[in-house]
Amino acid sequence: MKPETILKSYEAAKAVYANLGVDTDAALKTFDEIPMSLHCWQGDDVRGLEGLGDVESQNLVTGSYPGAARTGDELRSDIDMAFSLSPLRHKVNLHSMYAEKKNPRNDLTVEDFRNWIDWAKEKGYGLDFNASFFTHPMMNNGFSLASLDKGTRDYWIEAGIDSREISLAMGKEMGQKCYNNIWIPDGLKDIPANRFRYREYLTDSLDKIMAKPYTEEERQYVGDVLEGKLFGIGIESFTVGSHEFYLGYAATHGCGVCMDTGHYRPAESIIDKLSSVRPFVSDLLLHISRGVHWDSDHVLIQGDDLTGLMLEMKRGDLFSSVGMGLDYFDASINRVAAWAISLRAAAKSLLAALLEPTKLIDDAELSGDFTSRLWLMDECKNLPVNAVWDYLLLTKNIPIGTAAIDAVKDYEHRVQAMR
Ligand code: RNT
Ligand code: ZN
Repeated sequence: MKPETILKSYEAAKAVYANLGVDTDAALKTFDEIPMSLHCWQGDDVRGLEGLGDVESQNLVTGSYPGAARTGDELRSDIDMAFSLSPLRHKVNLHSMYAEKKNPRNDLTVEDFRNWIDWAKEKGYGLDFNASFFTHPMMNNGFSLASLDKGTRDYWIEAGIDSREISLAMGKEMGQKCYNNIWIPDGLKDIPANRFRYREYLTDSLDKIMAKPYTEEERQYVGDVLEGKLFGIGIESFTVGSHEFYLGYAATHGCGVCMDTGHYRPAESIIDKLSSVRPFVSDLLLHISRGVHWDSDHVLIQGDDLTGLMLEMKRGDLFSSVGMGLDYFDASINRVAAWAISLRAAAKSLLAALLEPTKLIDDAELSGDFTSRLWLMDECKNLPVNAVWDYLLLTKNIPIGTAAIDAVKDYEHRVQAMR
């Protein structure tokens, strides 16, 4: 499409929005402020860089598309490529298994991530962090922090303590908040004899990890969040870190939670949870995923649920205080495309939310006019978001429409196919 055509369409869209009381230029400015964290682990099927060989993985990745990243440099190059197709403000979400020095998981420091930090600084990306409590010889029958074995728990407690320090150091270096997320796969295929014991151990492990409080000043740069889950393949009967467990822990211990949109019953809506959870926890992070039937970690695409989530973030004025990141893994399509598709889907949905005539809809509710409220909600689904989207990409010199697919095909041919 010619730039003139895009500019003309933008002017027309701008008038449509202005008519509904929405300032498109202001929406684009707000868009630039909102970060989205990209999960580095989509690029190598959650393998990590430690060269641990054939260890059992607790994250189920399917597919055998060629070209997975094998080194930190390849992973960073792939992430750069994905970011070149997205107009968002970016963060990179790291796991401790992506350390590039050969230190054990329970003895890592921020220096083990120096390459990542230098690169992020140079490119202007923020960082988020997670200790990887999985895919490691010290996992004990799939258990880490809630293991019945003290030695196992102690090992992973050390990893958790390091992870908080690393996150704080990263946040300070980057000059912005680094979320420190804790997700553990601990659970059982069959019914436990005593659920309380596992959860008491998890409470104790978390208490030890969180023993040192952050100062007020440090809180700007770091936030601990706990990611609950309903179930996983192989642990269908019991997940120690359930949503209720972590919400209760977070609310009473001054930390936060991470809500992964794939981790709930399919009919449950995260959209409804933001206003229920946000007031009671110090930090909130979203892992945005697409679950098909279950926590299937499908590549995120647009839909009412994604736009609805962005709209709820806007209604609650949460963009500055709630973190957003992507989380899924698919090895059946090009891995860079898997990132780019979702970055663009998240970005477009975010833009659509920012452009929604929210005030008009809210005024209808306040005046008791529920007829108009519903009608407007539906009417606003077809406003010319795409004209604003194309304009946004044009101003940032990002491939528009199918040109982005061509760019990934070219990268695949030149770079990924050589691996
Ligand atoms: C797993 C969680 C978790 C992981 C990463 C690798 O169910 O969603 O966030 O995806 O830690
Ligand atoms: Zn997650």
